[in-house]
Amino acid sequence: MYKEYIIKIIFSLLIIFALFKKNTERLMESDYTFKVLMLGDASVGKTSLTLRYISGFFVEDLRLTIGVDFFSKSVFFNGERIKLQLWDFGGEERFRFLLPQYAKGASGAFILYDITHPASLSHLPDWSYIVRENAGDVPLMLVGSKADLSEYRSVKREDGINAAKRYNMRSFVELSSKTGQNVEKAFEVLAQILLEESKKKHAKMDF
Ligand SMILES: Nc1nc2c(ncn2[C@@H]2O[C@H](COP(=O)(O)OP(=O)(O)OP(=O)(O)O)[C@@H](O)[C@H]2O)c(=O)[nH]1
Ligand SMILES: [Mg+2]
Repeated sequence: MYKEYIIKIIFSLLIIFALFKKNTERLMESDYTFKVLMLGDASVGKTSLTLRYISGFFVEDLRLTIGVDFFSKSVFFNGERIKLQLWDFGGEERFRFLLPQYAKGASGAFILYDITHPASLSHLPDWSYIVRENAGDVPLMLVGSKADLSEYRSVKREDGINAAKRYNMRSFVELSSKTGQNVEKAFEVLAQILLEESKKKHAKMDF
């Protein structure tokens, strides 16, 4: 009698576990997967932005990125399950040779400049050219980073907006990975654009 109860309980627990596993697996499946490149000169804050978005923290003593690092985050957005694969490139010149190959198949990119370093904005054409040459005309978003350092600002917001227009960026935002200002918003805006692009592409194919 007692033994029978134990067997029943174990059996029920196994069923509950199996159902739970199936449900979480379903939740982890994504409707869309987007490959997003994090680009811009050395030290503009690409890794800080990536980590801030992935983990919610600002990591103070980051080392430069050697080559490229990969991160991924799954989010629910407008009722769709989206997986963002973030490819965080080392901005130093010596890693530039990796980019053409790794940029292939990208869905879109963030191109960062540092609002305290005008030279980093002047390299925007180089970054956008590399992406477009290797991934086609994918949506690019211009990001003015380190917005918390307003006392050291040397690039006006309007100059960022004008550069974004001149080089056909799909969107522009100033943000701070230190305070978190506009970080979520930047990813939401790009995710929205990528979702629309992807739906448009599929609609074209469904004739
Ligand atoms: N005040 C402030 N500092 C920042 C911010 N974002 C990054 N930094 C600092 O800028 C420096 C460079 O940041 P990283 O994120 O390593 O820059 P990166 O673009 O990944 O650099 P590479 O990997 O060399 O290409 C670090 O000292 C960061 O702490 C920010 O929003 N505000
Ligand atoms: Mg880095």
